[in-house]
Amino acid sequence: MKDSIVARVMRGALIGLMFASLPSIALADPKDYDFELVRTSIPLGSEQIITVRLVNKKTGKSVPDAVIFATRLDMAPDGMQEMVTKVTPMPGTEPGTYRFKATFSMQGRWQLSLGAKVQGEAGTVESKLVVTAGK
Ligand SMILES: [Cu+2]
Repeated sequence: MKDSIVARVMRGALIGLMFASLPSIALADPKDYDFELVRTSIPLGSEQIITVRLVNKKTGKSVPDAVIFATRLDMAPDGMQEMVTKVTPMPGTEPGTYRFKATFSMQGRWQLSLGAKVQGEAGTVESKLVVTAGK
């Protein structure tokens, strides 16, 4: 009888450990992160700055020190996906924000495609943001 009680307690402890480890697995999900535009409208012209914030959706906090490894800026939202402009990463002005320099030659909607690696994070955060130029 004593043995079965011990076995039951052990089993309970094991199940408890399994559940205790679940939150850390959930935290490592790239879907918990997203990019937000600081401003959605951009003036027309060269050397315009787009500022985005990387946010942990669970905590609502900005995420500093991410590595942004892929960017593309095109007019896909206005049916001109072949109309691409160069995107140059710039130093951020505050932790958790990331800046890019680009030339906006045409009024309308431009889509910024971003990929990011977050520290301590196995997956990739991917996002597409739409800015409106010249309005
Ligand atoms: Cu265009």
